[in-house]
Amino acid sequence: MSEPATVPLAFTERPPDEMAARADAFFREMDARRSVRDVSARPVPRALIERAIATASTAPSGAHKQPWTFVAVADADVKRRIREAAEAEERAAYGADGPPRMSDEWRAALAPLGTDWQKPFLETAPWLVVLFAQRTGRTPDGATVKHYYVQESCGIAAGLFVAAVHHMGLATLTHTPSPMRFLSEILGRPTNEAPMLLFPVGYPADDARVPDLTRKTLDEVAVWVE
Ligand code: IYR
Repeated sequence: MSEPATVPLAFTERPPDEMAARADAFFREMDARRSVRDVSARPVPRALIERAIATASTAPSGAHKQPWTFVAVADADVKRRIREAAEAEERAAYGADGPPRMSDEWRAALAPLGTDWQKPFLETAPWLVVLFAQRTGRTPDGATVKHYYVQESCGIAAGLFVAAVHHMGLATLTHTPSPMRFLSEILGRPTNEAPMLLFPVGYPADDARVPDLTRKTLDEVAVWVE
């Protein structure tokens, strides 16, 4: 095999105090992020959504295959169809019409979030961005190529998307209607793509409220081997 093509790394070394300040500022910014279900109908320019998707697409990915498709929906009729399909699944999940599909333990875990089958944000939000994970890809000449670590790669891209939306001053939510196959049908996606996450994106409603949650402390989430 020939040597892979390389270019010099563009790297900016920063003084230690600047590193600490940036690390702290970024933590504070991200710690102020909340998942928002009360979304305003206020319009959001497409250019901002484009930037969030472009940021997400900087994520590292298995063999640099970038195995994701982001479908950004602003069309009111498509949003309505997504809401109707999602709420039909959620009614079954929460047991609105019979025995719940979610276990008692699962529903108890959700109780502090106050969620239910109703998903008005799917119509109110100016944008719904649906992340599809590509199990396989296609070369420009139409051949199928294998993708690697698809869930991991798309998970990282999703995290960057959430960070980008928060950083630009908008709100989102990682919504997971389950099962979410209906998104492939409504959005006409090919069978190599599986819907993974749905992000309503917009301004929070003026009276938006969020669950009174705290985050685990560093000691609870980190183990040090020094
Ligand atoms: N998909 C449902 C249930 C739900 C599940 C989890 I895990 C959450 O963190 C939140 C909700 C819903 O969207 O209501």
